[in-house]
Amino acid sequence: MRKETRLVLALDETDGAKALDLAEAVSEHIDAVKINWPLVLSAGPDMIDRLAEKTDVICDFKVADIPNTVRLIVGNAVDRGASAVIVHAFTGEDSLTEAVETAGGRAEIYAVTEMSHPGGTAFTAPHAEEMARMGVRCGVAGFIAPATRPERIKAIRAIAGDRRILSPGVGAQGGSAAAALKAGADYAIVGRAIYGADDPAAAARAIREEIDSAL
Ligand code: OMP
Repeated sequence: MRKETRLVLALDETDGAKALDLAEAVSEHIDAVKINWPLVLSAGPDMIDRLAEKTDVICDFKVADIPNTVRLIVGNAVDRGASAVIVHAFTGEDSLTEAVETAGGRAEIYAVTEMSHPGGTAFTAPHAEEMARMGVRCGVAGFIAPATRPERIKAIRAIAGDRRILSPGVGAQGGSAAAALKAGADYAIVGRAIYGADDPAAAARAIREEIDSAL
């Protein structure tokens, strides 16, 4: 995955044609597109293949299952052209290792340490550092850490070393891209503040400029 603009578009638009247009419209401002269940369930898994022809696609399936099911999901996403897959870390070392081994050299695995929404403080935050240490042992490419709590990105960065940190929670959830990057994130993940804007390309450009000024 390239690291130029440091911006990842969370493409949670549910109309497939609109999603493809949006990805095109903001392409010069983003390093990758992240897709999640809303788009895949409404427009079909084909969206992975179609978007992967244009850009790096991160499949945010937050996979949380036994190793065998993890293998089936991650393998399918990677076969379709995903550059990365997001998985939950709380499922434990065997499931996380299975994700990394299935992706092999073909794609990256990012593990969720602490979720960005208020509920993320209940069960994920108290175990985030422990999950990050396990992720390092399992060989993940990086972690998902919350832009809504930049001090928590710092804590994960201290464990992650040079692994990458992707940070959601910017804009609609109240976090700032600049604060996340300053705290140690490599990328800001932004959804509604871009795809919900009247002019998505202008919104993406503005966030990208904010990121540039923070670096
Ligand atoms: P917006 O809030 O619209 O910018 O979207 C954020 C995106 O990041 C959504 O696709 C979420 O599913 C995702 N996300 C979080 O918001 N919080 C997390 O803790 C983890 C993720 C994620 O794994 O990407």
